[in-house]
Amino acid sequence: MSVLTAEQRPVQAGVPTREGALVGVASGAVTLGVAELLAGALVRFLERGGTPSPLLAVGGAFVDRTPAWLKDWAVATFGTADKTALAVGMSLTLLVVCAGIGWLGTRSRRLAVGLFSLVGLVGLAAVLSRPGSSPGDLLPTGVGLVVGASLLSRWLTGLAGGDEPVTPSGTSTEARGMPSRRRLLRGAAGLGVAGTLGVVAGQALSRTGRAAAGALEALGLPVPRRRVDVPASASSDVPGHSAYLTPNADFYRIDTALFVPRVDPTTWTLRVHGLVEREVELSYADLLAEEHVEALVTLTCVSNQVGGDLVGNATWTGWPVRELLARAGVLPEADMVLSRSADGWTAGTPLEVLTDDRAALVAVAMNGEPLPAEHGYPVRLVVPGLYGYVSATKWVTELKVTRFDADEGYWTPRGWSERGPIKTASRIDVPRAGDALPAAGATVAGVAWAQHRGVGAVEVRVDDGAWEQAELLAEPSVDAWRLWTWRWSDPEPGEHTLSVRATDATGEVQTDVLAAPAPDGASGWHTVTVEVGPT
Ligand SMILES: Nc1nc2c(c(=O)[nH]1)N[C@H]1C(S)=C(S)[C@@H](COP(=O)(O)O)O[C@H]1N2
Ligand SMILES: [Mo]
Repeated sequence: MSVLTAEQRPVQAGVPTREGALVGVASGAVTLGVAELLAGALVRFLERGGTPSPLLAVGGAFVDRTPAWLKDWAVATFGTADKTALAVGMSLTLLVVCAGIGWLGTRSRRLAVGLFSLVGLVGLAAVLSRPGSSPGDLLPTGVGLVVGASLLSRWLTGLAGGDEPVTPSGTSTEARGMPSRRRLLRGAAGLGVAGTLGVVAGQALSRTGRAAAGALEALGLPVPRRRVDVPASASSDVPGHSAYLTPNADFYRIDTALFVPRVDPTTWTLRVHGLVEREVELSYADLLAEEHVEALVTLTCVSNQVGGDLVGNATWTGWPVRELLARAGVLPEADMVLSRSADGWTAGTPLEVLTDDRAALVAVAMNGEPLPAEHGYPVRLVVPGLYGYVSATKWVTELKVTRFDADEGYWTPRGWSERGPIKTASRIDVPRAGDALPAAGATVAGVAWAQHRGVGAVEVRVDDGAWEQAELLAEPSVDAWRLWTWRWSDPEPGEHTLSVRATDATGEVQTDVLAAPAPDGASGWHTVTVEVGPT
């Protein structure tokens, strides 16, 4: 039966709009159930590059259209659960839209089916717009849409008192002695639940598919020509103080990927092209054969709020980007490298930070282990001194040597600064806001970072008192954060606010000017208010 030629039924008095809403939602659930199951199967068994799942495609397209202020708000409100928040928001929106369409359908079936198909077209357009998509990716959503729209049309006909068989099995309903409308609604509700289960199953299927496609077997790790040494004096034993090295499992994760790209190292390549004398294409085996170094680098997200935790420190193992670029031979007019990931994300990095003597790496390992999938397996970039959004491309597959006046990274047209040097910052880890402290005093402890300049001093102040020097722990690398402690002796009982500020190794004091993360990183001093108890 063709959905678009179904003739309009005469409007009947007293058609219950609530029942219309229910069949609308059920049709939506069936559409998505069919589409997500087929999409899951496509990814699982054919291991394709695109995003055939309409939910992931629409989500991804939405994320790509997120302006700076909205990303700021989402990260501030939901933190790293912003992807879950997006999924919940999308589900609720779809629910309301489908209910509305079904409700309208009790007046005009043709309008409802038309609107329903329009929503489906949005899904199809999103699927086609995703990086690596091919026309075959349209199949799941297309089939789901035909099934869902047909059911919607049949159910609306049935509700309007139509004479066609209205259950999916096509049997006559009156014959069983059950009023046809009730039977119809039961059928719709049942298929709606089945559709929802289909969505869950389809999503699970595509996740295992991507895991299998990645075949996360380690091809072995390179032995670095230079190892880093982290002295015990870089860390403290103050409870609640950050560990000098952030364990991989606790490392913050920020990216636009709604599913973690699973990149197979046996087929992975890195292509260097653009303003170069000769293009270079490396396999993973080629990369491992190069001389790797180890480096301590603290990554920071530009979305980090003052006092926030979108920052982490690790030992990275990789091949210096400078050596790779030298192999390609950079032409003199170039001033930027646009790196691209397997899922189409890009970062624009100033050429000079990739060619000076800092440890900008094509990295394969994090804290001595192969990169975890969420942190860019098999290969990512790590560049000391720049926020991640302009440098730290995960799942990297391409370096285009270019110019700032010819290309731009993913976040630049979305309201973030073209250049993203990390601002000097400091954070109080302990005590935490609202803690009750003993009158005898407490140890205040935290971290400070001024990547590639180094941290020269950290000062702490109680209320509006004088700034006092904190004790700095060892700094094995100027590209990494530095831990500090300060002993607070004999505090006055009552409420107090502690502030911290850092000075970088060039002597520049961290600014107290408050700035939101957009467009180029938050600034201002971190403060923590605590209560000191009576003796
Ligand atoms: N492919 C890809 N790489 C990416 C991003 C992304 O969205 N996609 N986000 C960047 C940003 S904004 C940051 S802060 C760092 C975070 O790296 P992490 O998740 O390993 O901590 O990755 C960068 N690399
Ligand atoms: Mo970021």
